[in-house]
Amino acid sequence: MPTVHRSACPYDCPDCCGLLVEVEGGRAVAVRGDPDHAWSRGTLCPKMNHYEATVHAPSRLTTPLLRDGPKGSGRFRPAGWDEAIALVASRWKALIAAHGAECLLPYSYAGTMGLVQRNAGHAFFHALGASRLDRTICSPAKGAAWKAVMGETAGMDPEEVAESDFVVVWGLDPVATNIHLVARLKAARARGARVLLVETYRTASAHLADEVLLVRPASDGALALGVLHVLERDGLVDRAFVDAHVQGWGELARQVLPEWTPARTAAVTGLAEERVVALAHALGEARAPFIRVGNGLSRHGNGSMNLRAIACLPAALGAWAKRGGGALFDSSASKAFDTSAVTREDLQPGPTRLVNMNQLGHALTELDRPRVMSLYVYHSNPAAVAPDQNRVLAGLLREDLFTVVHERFLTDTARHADVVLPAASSLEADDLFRSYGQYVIQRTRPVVAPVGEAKPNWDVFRLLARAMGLTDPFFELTANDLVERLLAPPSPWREGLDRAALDEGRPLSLKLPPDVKLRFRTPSGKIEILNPSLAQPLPVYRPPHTAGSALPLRLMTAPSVWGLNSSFLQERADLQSKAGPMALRMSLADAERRGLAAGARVVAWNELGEVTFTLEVTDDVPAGVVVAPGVRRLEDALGARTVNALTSQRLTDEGEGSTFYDTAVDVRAA
Ligand SMILES: Nc1nc2c(c(=O)[nH]1)N[C@H]1C(S)=C(S)[C@@H](COP(=O)(O)OP(=O)(O)OC[C@H]3O[C@@H](n4cnc5c(=O)[nH]c(N)nc54)[C@H](O)[C@@H]3O)O[C@H]1N2
Ligand SMILES: Nc1nc2c(c(=O)[nH]1)N[C@H]1C(S)=C(S)[C@@H](COP(=O)(O)OP(=O)(O)OC[C@H]3O[C@@H](n4cnc5c(=O)[nH]c(N)nc54)[C@H](O)[C@@H]3O)O[C@H]1N2
Ligand code: SF4
Ligand SMILES: [Mo]
Repeated sequence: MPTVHRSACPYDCPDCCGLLVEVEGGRAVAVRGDPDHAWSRGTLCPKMNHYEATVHAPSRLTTPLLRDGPKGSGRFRPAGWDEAIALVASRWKALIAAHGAECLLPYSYAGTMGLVQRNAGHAFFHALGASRLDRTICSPAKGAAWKAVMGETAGMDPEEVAESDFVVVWGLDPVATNIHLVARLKAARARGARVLLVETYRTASAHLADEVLLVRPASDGALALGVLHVLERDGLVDRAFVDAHVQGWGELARQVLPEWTPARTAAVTGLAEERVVALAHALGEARAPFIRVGNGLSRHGNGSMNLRAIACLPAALGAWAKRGGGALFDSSASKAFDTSAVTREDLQPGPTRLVNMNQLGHALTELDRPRVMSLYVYHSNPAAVAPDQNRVLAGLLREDLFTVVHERFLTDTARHADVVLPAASSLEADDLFRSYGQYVIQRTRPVVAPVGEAKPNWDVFRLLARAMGLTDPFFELTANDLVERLLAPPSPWREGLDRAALDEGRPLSLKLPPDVKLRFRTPSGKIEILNPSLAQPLPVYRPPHTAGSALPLRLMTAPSVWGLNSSFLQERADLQSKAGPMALRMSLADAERRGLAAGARVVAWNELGEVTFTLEVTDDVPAGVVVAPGVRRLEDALGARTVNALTSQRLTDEGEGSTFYDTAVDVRAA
């Protein structure tokens, strides 16, 4: 008889679903959704329905591996942990002696979202005085935009969608990336609410909407300003709300909005003038408009400014004063837990260099004083997911770079390592989870023993700390102790939470403070449309990086329904076959102009690289846009590279973020 255990989905996904794991004979044999989880309510996405196939995949790494062939050949010999850790420590000690500790660069992101295992390396690398990594690959430009306008105010509870009469899903593809929003949107429509999707092509989520507005990539800020112009012009601004709660509406209306006429907005966004006006009227007349904003649209050179303009909409509409009205950018509710108890910046011996993770290619090939001599990668796969793949791979192929990769699978990055360490999955580790798209938290414990000799992130850093002679007692703590440290300080967010239930592993909903929507946590206490602390105090429209490019197509590096960044598509043959070969989706007009037929092998190219795809011709993609879903393995590539050989290391206007979507290409026959 299998026993059933609670756990949480560890992946970088806003849903952070609750899991029920059936265990038999020490193995997970089935995984299903936890009906007691308030947001996910017992269902999982197609990727996670067979998480046991990932956890017990035959391709799981089970012992440390030492390189036994040329760099990048993927040839290794197995070794014991003692030998592997001793080798890493002796190489690092020699490198630190010769070049200083900043020649070590950690690289991690979000293979697991657990607050302990995700942040497990920070204290260790801080204590060594290594270079620090600026972890900005996802959506810091969106965070900066929210902060500029809303300060530390929490995002809305997505459950309030149930009380909205007009939901705008802006640059988010919930069928792929936020699956439990789908049921909420369907329920909202069944009640008579309108759902509008603002996108650059018709995604799999288009059928959920009453209307889909296709804008030119990176033009959303112009759309928001154009809507604000019409709201002002046609008397649809909520004056009472603006007078009480908004700083700078008058300045915006006088200094910025006059030029954003429907004609100018139409020229920048590609929408018809009437649709801009109609959107403003629909929003202005809605009782409780709710705007759910995705991450992708912030990954443009002007991404942060675009989102700042969008953040002004619910303010002008007075939506925050209505049940069901407002905006959700992110729910990370950082106030619920203070992660500095795990990250321990105070252990740093002094100021250290900060390296932007989007510029790994540059860091490995050009950065000096000191040159990066060792890279330690854990729960991330930069050879596949980082922009400018050609530079990243050139760096990883350096014979004098000592690369250690802690992984569950022999990923594209792990293949380039000198030492590979086997990582435990989330079912083999202790942790604490919160979400960035809803407000349920959960404590997790191991439900199966580590597969082979795999170890969780924190356990490896404890071994490394000992081998490097770090004596701080912090490195004696267990992962469980660290969970306790995160839970120890009181937080208003966790007041009244049933601690015994949390310790048992039950998913629990944080209680949003009742006044959360009208107490704006900004310096002025108001929504700061005008933010005097910023170099550009008012939102304006700026063109993206690719505005002047001679290449005619804008590449959307979209999420795949069957993978999550590079995860799942590396280890699961079932999901690989569902995803099919690496595809590029293009309009008929663009295909005909280039003499390309559906099913043909094509090469997308720009100044950074070339990537081969199978062409899919579709009405879902407008002319001028091409879509490449998913991040695939190099071994599954139709040519020598995968999609990120086309994306650049340039950063966003604020937040130092990635600009994956701000990519110009052209396409030719292979
Ligand atoms: N199945 C699946 N789920 C995932 C992921 C995955 O890869 N696959 N990734 C996970 C991660 S790490 C994250 S951060 C989230 C991201 O999830 P989302 O917040 O949904 O962000 P993205 O997937 O990057 O982009 C969403 C949409 O933004 C659109 N977009 C791009 N540029 C623009 C623009 O200029 N304007 C507008 N209006 N739209 C634009 C794209 O077409 C895309 O459909 O999803 C997580 N969940
Ligand atoms: N073209 C393109 N590029 C993208 C994106 C895109 O949509 N398109 N998305 C971007 C975004 S939003 C993000 S956030 C980044 C994400 O980039 P990453 O965070 O690097 O995400 P993954 O590709 O999922 O790689 C995570 C790796 O961690 C490993 N792992 C899982 N759990 C553990 C663990 O507990 N310990 C250890 N040591 N390893 C573990 C997994 O096996 C996997 O190989 O990618 C970015 N790159
Ligand atoms: S990947 Fe997202 S939708 Fe799928 S189970 Fe995990 S949290 Fe839920
Ligand atoms: Mo992300």
